[in-house]
Amino acid sequence: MPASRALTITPQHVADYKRDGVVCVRGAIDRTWINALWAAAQKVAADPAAYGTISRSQSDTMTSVSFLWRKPGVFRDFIFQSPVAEITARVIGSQNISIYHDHLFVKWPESPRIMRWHADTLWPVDGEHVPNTYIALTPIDQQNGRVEYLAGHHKYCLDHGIKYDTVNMCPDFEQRRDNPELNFVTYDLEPGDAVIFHPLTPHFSKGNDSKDRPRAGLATRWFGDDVVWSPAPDRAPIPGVTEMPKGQKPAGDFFPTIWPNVTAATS
Ligand SMILES: O=C(O)CCC(=O)C(=O)O
Repeated sequence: MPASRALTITPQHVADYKRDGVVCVRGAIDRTWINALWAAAQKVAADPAAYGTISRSQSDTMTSVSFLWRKPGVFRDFIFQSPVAEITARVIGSQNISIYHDHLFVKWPESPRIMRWHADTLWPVDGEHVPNTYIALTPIDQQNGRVEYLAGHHKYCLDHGIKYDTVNMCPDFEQRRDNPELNFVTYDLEPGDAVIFHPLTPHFSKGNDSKDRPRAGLATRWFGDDVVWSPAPDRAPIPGVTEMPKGQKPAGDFFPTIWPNVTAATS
Protein backbone atom coordinates (compact mmCIF):
# COMPACT_ATOMS: atom_id res chain seq x y z
CA MET A 1 0.00 0.00 0.00
CA PRO A 2 1.13 3.60 -0.51
CA ALA A 3 4.00 4.48 1.79
CA SER A 4 4.90 8.10 1.22
CA ARG A 5 2.66 11.12 1.60
CA ALA A 6 5.02 12.96 3.91
CA LEU A 7 5.68 15.64 1.31
CA THR A 8 2.12 16.74 2.10
CA ILE A 9 3.63 18.47 5.13
CA THR A 10 4.46 22.13 4.53
CA PRO A 11 6.18 24.75 6.68
CA GLN A 12 2.68 26.16 7.25
CA HIS A 13 1.53 22.92 8.93
CA VAL A 14 4.59 23.04 11.18
CA ALA A 15 4.03 26.71 12.07
CA ASP A 16 0.31 26.18 12.73
CA TYR A 17 1.00 23.24 15.02
CA LYS A 18 3.57 25.25 16.94
CA ARG A 19 1.25 28.24 17.35
CA ASP A 20 -2.09 26.48 17.92
CA GLY A 21 -1.10 23.06 19.25
CA VAL A 22 -3.38 21.58 16.60
CA VAL A 23 -3.29 21.35 12.80
CA CYS A 24 -5.34 19.58 10.16
CA VAL A 25 -3.48 17.82 7.34
CA ARG A 26 -5.88 17.22 4.48
CA GLY A 27 -5.53 13.98 2.53
CA ALA A 28 -2.76 12.73 4.79
CA ILE A 29 -3.63 9.07 4.41
CA ASP A 30 -4.42 7.32 1.17
CA ARG A 31 -7.93 5.91 0.58
CA THR A 32 -6.52 2.38 0.19
CA TRP A 33 -5.40 2.49 3.82
CA ILE A 34 -8.62 4.13 4.97
CA ASN A 35 -10.81 1.52 3.29
CA ALA A 36 -8.80 -1.27 4.92
CA LEU A 37 -8.89 0.46 8.33
CA TRP A 38 -12.62 1.13 8.22
CA ALA A 39 -13.36 -2.48 7.24
CA ALA A 40 -11.11 -3.65 10.11
CA ALA A 41 -12.75 -1.17 12.51
CA GLN A 42 -16.15 -2.70 11.87
CA LYS A 43 -14.73 -6.12 12.77
CA VAL A 44 -13.29 -4.63 15.96
CA ALA A 45 -16.69 -3.17 16.83
CA ALA A 46 -18.28 -6.62 16.50
CA ASP A 47 -15.73 -8.31 18.79
CA PRO A 48 -13.53 -5.69 20.53
CA ALA A 49 -11.74 -8.00 22.96
CA ALA A 50 -10.44 -10.13 20.09
CA TYR A 51 -8.54 -7.19 18.64
CA GLY A 52 -7.50 -4.84 21.44
CA THR A 53 -8.13 -3.46 24.92
CA ILE A 54 -11.64 -2.24 25.61
CA SER A 55 -11.54 1.27 27.01
CA ARG A 56 -13.60 2.60 29.91
CA SER A 57 -15.46 4.91 27.51
CA GLN A 58 -16.82 1.96 25.48
CA SER A 59 -20.63 1.81 25.54
CA ASP A 60 -23.40 0.19 23.56
CA THR A 61 -23.37 3.19 21.19
CA MET A 62 -19.64 3.91 21.07
CA THR A 63 -16.78 1.60 20.17
CA SER A 64 -13.69 2.58 22.16
CA VAL A 65 -10.79 0.16 21.81
CA SER A 66 -7.03 0.62 22.24
CA PHE A 67 -3.73 -1.12 21.48
CA LEU A 68 -4.92 -2.48 18.15
CA TRP A 69 -1.40 -1.97 16.80
CA ARG A 70 0.00 -4.63 19.12
CA LYS A 71 -1.75 -7.48 17.29
CA PRO A 72 -1.00 -8.60 13.71
CA GLY A 73 -3.44 -7.11 11.23
CA VAL A 74 -4.41 -3.96 9.41
CA PHE A 75 -3.93 -1.56 12.34
CA ARG A 76 -0.37 -2.78 12.96
CA ASP A 77 0.45 -2.72 9.25
CA PHE A 78 -0.87 0.82 9.09
CA ILE A 79 1.38 2.01 11.91
CA PHE A 80 4.50 0.29 10.53
CA GLN A 81 4.01 0.75 6.79
CA SER A 82 1.96 3.89 6.14
CA PRO A 83 3.34 7.46 6.16
CA VAL A 84 1.51 8.29 9.44
CA ALA A 85 4.69 8.15 11.55
CA GLU A 86 6.72 10.34 9.21
CA ILE A 87 3.88 12.85 8.86
CA THR A 88 3.58 13.07 12.64
CA ALA A 89 7.34 13.46 13.15
CA ARG A 90 7.63 16.18 10.52
CA VAL A 91 4.74 18.20 11.92
CA ILE A 92 6.02 18.17 15.51
CA GLY A 93 9.68 18.56 14.51
CA SER A 94 11.02 15.28 15.92
CA GLN A 95 13.86 13.33 14.30
CA ASN A 96 12.50 9.99 15.58
CA ILE A 97 9.04 8.77 16.45
CA SER A 98 7.80 5.68 18.33
CA ILE A 99 4.28 4.34 18.61
CA TYR A 100 2.95 3.55 22.08
CA HIS A 101 -0.84 3.74 21.86
CA ASP A 102 -3.76 3.80 19.48
CA HIS A 103 -7.45 4.25 20.13
CA LEU A 104 -10.37 3.61 17.83
CA PHE A 105 -13.42 5.77 18.51
CA VAL A 106 -16.63 4.97 16.62
CA LYS A 107 -19.74 6.89 17.59
CA TRP A 108 -22.57 4.98 16.05
CA PRO A 109 -25.67 6.81 14.72
CA GLU A 110 -27.60 8.53 17.50
CA SER A 111 -24.89 7.84 20.06
CA PRO A 112 -25.37 10.33 22.92
CA ARG A 113 -21.79 9.64 24.12
CA ILE A 114 -19.91 12.85 24.93
CA MET A 115 -16.13 12.94 25.33
CA ARG A 116 -15.76 15.69 27.91
CA TRP A 117 -12.97 18.24 27.68
CA HIS A 118 -9.65 16.62 28.47
CA ALA A 119 -6.00 16.73 27.45
CA ASP A 120 -3.81 13.72 26.68
CA THR A 121 -1.52 14.29 29.67
CA LEU A 122 -2.14 11.20 31.76
CA TRP A 123 0.76 9.17 30.37
CA PRO A 124 3.77 8.41 32.62
CA VAL A 125 6.16 10.59 30.64
CA ASP A 126 7.52 14.13 30.49
CA GLY A 127 8.11 15.98 27.25
CA GLU A 128 6.18 17.78 24.53
CA HIS A 129 6.67 15.26 21.76
CA VAL A 130 3.60 13.26 22.76
CA PRO A 131 1.20 14.06 19.90
CA ASN A 132 -2.07 12.49 18.94
CA THR A 133 -2.52 12.03 15.19
CA TYR A 134 -6.26 11.52 14.76
CA ILE A 135 -7.31 10.07 11.41
CA ALA A 136 -10.83 10.26 10.01
CA LEU A 137 -12.07 6.86 8.82
CA THR A 138 -15.51 8.21 7.82
CA PRO A 139 -16.75 11.68 6.94
CA ILE A 140 -16.87 13.67 10.19
CA ASP A 141 -18.84 16.86 10.72
CA GLN A 142 -20.81 18.92 13.19
CA GLN A 143 -23.83 16.62 13.08
CA ASN A 144 -22.07 13.31 13.68
CA GLY A 145 -19.78 14.51 16.46
CA ARG A 146 -16.54 16.04 15.19
CA VAL A 147 -13.83 16.73 17.76
CA GLU A 148 -13.29 20.32 18.91
CA TYR A 149 -9.99 21.72 20.18
CA LEU A 150 -8.87 24.69 22.25
CA ALA A 151 -6.21 26.23 20.05
CA GLY A 152 -3.22 27.87 21.72
CA HIS A 153 -4.05 26.51 25.17
CA HIS A 154 -0.88 24.38 25.17
CA LYS A 155 1.15 27.59 25.37
CA TYR A 156 -0.90 28.81 28.31
CA CYS A 157 -0.26 25.48 30.07
CA LEU A 158 3.46 25.60 29.29
CA ASP A 159 3.76 29.21 30.50
CA HIS A 160 1.95 28.41 33.76
CA GLY A 161 3.45 24.97 34.41
CA ILE A 162 0.03 23.29 34.08
CA LYS A 163 -0.28 19.60 33.32
CA TYR A 164 -3.83 18.36 33.80
CA ASP A 165 -4.21 15.15 35.77
CA THR A 166 -6.80 13.43 37.95
CA VAL A 167 -6.30 16.03 40.72
CA ASN A 168 -5.78 19.21 38.67
CA MET A 169 -8.45 18.34 36.13
CA CYS A 170 -8.92 19.92 32.72
CA PRO A 171 -11.66 22.57 33.04
CA ASP A 172 -15.01 21.91 31.43
CA PHE A 173 -14.71 24.44 28.62
CA GLU A 174 -18.41 23.90 27.79
CA GLN A 175 -19.01 26.36 30.62
CA ARG A 176 -16.73 28.92 28.94
CA ARG A 177 -18.05 28.90 25.38
CA ASP A 178 -18.81 32.62 25.61
CA ASN A 179 -15.26 33.59 26.57
CA PRO A 180 -13.93 35.53 23.56
CA GLU A 181 -10.35 34.84 24.65
CA LEU A 182 -10.76 31.12 24.04
CA ASN A 183 -10.08 29.94 20.51
CA PHE A 184 -12.27 26.91 19.81
CA VAL A 185 -11.39 25.24 16.52
CA THR A 186 -12.80 22.24 14.73
CA TYR A 187 -12.66 20.64 11.30
CA ASP A 188 -15.07 18.82 9.04
CA LEU A 189 -13.01 15.85 7.91
CA GLU A 190 -13.00 13.56 4.92
CA PRO A 191 -11.70 10.01 5.29
CA GLY A 192 -7.90 10.24 5.27
CA ASP A 193 -7.68 13.75 6.74
CA ALA A 194 -5.61 13.86 9.92
CA VAL A 195 -5.60 16.23 12.89
CA ILE A 196 -2.33 16.35 14.79
CA PHE A 197 -2.48 17.86 18.24
CA HIS A 198 -0.22 18.58 21.21
CA PRO A 199 -0.71 16.63 24.48
CA LEU A 200 -1.67 19.87 26.28
CA THR A 201 -4.39 20.76 23.76
CA PRO A 202 -7.81 20.20 25.37
CA HIS A 203 -10.38 18.49 23.15
CA PHE A 204 -14.03 17.49 23.31
CA SER A 205 -16.71 15.84 21.20
CA LYS A 206 -20.46 15.79 21.48
CA GLY A 207 -22.71 12.86 20.57
CA ASN A 208 -23.59 11.69 17.09
CA ASP A 209 -26.90 13.31 16.12
CA SER A 210 -27.05 11.61 12.75
CA LYS A 211 -29.65 8.89 12.31
CA ASP A 212 -27.62 6.89 9.83
CA ARG A 213 -23.97 7.99 9.68
CA PRO A 214 -21.33 6.49 11.99
CA ARG A 215 -18.44 8.74 12.94
CA ALA A 216 -15.10 6.96 13.15
CA GLY A 217 -11.69 8.30 14.12
CA LEU A 218 -8.45 6.49 14.83
CA ALA A 219 -6.23 8.24 17.39
CA THR A 220 -2.57 7.25 17.06
CA ARG A 221 -0.29 8.31 19.91
CA TRP A 222 3.45 8.79 19.61
CA PHE A 223 6.64 9.53 21.55
CA GLY A 224 9.27 11.76 19.94
CA ASP A 225 12.76 12.97 20.79
CA ASP A 226 12.18 14.87 24.03
CA VAL A 227 10.10 12.20 25.82
CA VAL A 228 11.40 10.62 29.03
CA TRP A 229 9.76 8.20 31.43
CA SER A 230 8.17 9.88 34.46
CA PRO A 231 5.88 7.58 36.44
CA ALA A 232 3.53 8.96 39.12
CA PRO A 233 0.54 7.46 40.96
CA ASP A 234 -2.01 9.52 39.01
CA ARG A 235 -0.62 8.66 35.58
CA ALA A 236 -2.07 5.95 33.35
CA PRO A 237 -0.11 2.70 33.21
CA ILE A 238 0.92 1.36 29.83
CA PRO A 239 -0.01 -2.34 29.84
CA GLY A 240 2.99 -4.65 29.86
CA VAL A 241 5.42 -1.93 30.90
CA THR A 242 6.42 -2.51 34.50
CA GLU A 243 9.65 -0.81 35.52
CA MET A 244 11.71 1.86 33.88
CA PRO A 245 13.92 4.39 35.64
CA LYS A 246 12.62 7.98 35.71
CA GLY A 247 14.31 10.03 33.02
CA GLN A 248 14.97 7.07 30.72
CA LYS A 249 13.94 7.23 27.09
CA PRO A 250 11.11 4.72 26.48
CA ALA A 251 12.44 1.93 24.26
CA GLY A 252 11.76 -1.70 23.51
CA ASP A 253 8.89 -3.78 22.19
CA PHE A 254 6.15 -1.55 23.60
CA PHE A 255 7.65 1.59 22.02
CA PRO A 256 9.06 0.60 18.63
CA THR A 257 10.64 3.37 16.60
CA ILE A 258 8.60 3.59 13.42
CA TRP A 259 10.36 6.51 11.75
CA PRO A 260 12.98 6.73 10.52
CA ASN A 261 12.61 3.14 9.41
CA VAL A 262 16.19 2.00 9.96
CA THR A 263 15.44 -1.61 8.93
CA ALA A 264 14.07 -0.54 5.56
CA ALA A 265 16.91 1.94 5.03
CA THR A 266 19.63 -0.65 5.62
CA SER A 267 18.06 -3.68 3.94
O1 LIG B 1 -13.16 10.67 18.88
C1 LIG B 1 -13.52 11.34 19.85
O2 LIG B 1 -14.64 11.80 19.93
C2 LIG B 1 -12.58 11.61 21.01
C3 LIG B 1 -11.14 11.65 20.61
C4 LIG B 1 -10.22 11.82 21.78
O3 LIG B 1 -10.61 12.15 22.87
C5 LIG B 1 -8.81 11.56 21.60
O4 LIG B 1 -8.37 11.25 20.48
O5 LIG B 1 -8.06 11.66 22.60
